[in-house]
Amino acid sequence: MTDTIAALSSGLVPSGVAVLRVSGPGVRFALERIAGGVPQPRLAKLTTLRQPATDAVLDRALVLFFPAPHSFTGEDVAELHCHGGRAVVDAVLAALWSLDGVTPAKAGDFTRQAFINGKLDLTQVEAVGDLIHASTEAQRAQALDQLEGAASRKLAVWKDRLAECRALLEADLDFSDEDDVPGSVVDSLPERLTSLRSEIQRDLDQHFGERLRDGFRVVLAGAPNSGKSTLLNALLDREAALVSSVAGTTRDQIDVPVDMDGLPVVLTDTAGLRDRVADVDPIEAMGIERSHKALLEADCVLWLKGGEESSEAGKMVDGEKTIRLRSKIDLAEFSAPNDGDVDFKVSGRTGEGLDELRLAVAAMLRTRYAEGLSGEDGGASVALDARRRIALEECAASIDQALQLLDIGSDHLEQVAEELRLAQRSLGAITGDVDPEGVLDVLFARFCIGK
Ligand SMILES: Nc1nc2c(ncn2[C@@H]2O[C@H](COP(=O)(O)OP(=O)(O)OP(=O)(O)O)[C@@H](O)[C@H]2O)c(=O)[nH]1
Ligand SMILES: [Mg+2]
Repeated sequence: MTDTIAALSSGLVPSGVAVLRVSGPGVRFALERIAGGVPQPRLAKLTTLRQPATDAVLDRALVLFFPAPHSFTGEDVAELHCHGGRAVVDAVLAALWSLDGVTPAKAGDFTRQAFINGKLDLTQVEAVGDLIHASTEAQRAQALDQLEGAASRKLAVWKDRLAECRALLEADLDFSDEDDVPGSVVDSLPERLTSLRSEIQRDLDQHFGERLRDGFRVVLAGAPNSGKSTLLNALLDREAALVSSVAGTTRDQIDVPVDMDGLPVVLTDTAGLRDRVADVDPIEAMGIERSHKALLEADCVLWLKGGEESSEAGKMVDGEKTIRLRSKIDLAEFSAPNDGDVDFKVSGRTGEGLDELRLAVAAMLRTRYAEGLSGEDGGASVALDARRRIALEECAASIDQALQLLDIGSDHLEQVAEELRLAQRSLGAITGDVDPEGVLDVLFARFCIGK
């Protein structure tokens, strides 16, 4: 018999209300022993919770019962909405766990059960984790979209199209000995596969969804003393980086997560870039080397001009992803009105121009990354993380292989069929139809207990 699992599903106690969740075949038994009976399905019932061994009153709680299969996990589920005190929660959990067959749930166990019972596929399981960890509006929207099955639907369509191609091939292989088959049904395969292949490529090419999960990289760069660290602190509204009038203050790269107009951003402060690297001490030189690397990897560069310019270094930055800033505009000498070669004027000291800058950064990230996002499924992306990207690349490689074989001629149709089977399998790995064992533990490691 499978275990019945129980855990605190709401957040840290003490809290107003604590929700304890129980799932498994022993839920009715647990409710009878602790809550004095099984309430009507899906109707909240105020009841007294008791310790089964002693009958001692533990709490007055709201109890809900969701019979299988219409529950989150697909099994019988009960929710006990108790008072959110530590002693209350401890006592009720201890009472539940004292029952035969009821054990503490481990991290992600409820969601794992939902996956095992086919309530969620793997992309949706990941979405549950993403939704819990979402800290910005855009992350929340994406996670919810995936939880509702946006990626699953896209994958289902792709799987169907591969299945059709395989069926055509099988038909062709079956009838190949007969002379009266007009033309070959296989003739349409290259076109079908090419169009599927390019849709998959579009998904692989757009990195918006992936960046949404991990944060867009926005790098502050410019000459020493141009005011990068001051601007970083102002954008974060706290003193994250050291500021001083000494040129070359920042050496180590500083990465801080921040929300920009609903987008998750990792803001990076870097060592100022100088034209003559020979003048700097070895430690600052190491810092500058890191700055160059950060610039290459950046999704958006904020290039600051404030004081001494670094013209050579400035040329290295990719203009497409750069927003040029005139900094320190609270100072008379930098507030010249006709400054054609900058996009924005800001002051880290007074905060002037920062709201506009935040919007501009978010707008640039959206235009640079969100291309191709619209379309059916609202641009839901399949290749959201490394696991899914690798499987999708494998699928693409199998289709490429099939296309090459078709190109050579019709002698290799059995091999083509095999490649298409492999392509289907790769898609199946993304949703967890095949081989889910290996990934499940990794996936659930980032879940909290009670989820
Ligand atoms: N008035 C004024 N001074 C500023 C502003 N931003 C920076 N400063 C001053 O300029 C000097 C350098 O500022 P930082 O923020 O340390 O400059 P940085 O670009 O990080 O310098 P490095 O780390 O050395 O590359 C400090 O004395 C700051 O107080 C500003 O917006 N207005
Ligand atoms: Mg600095």
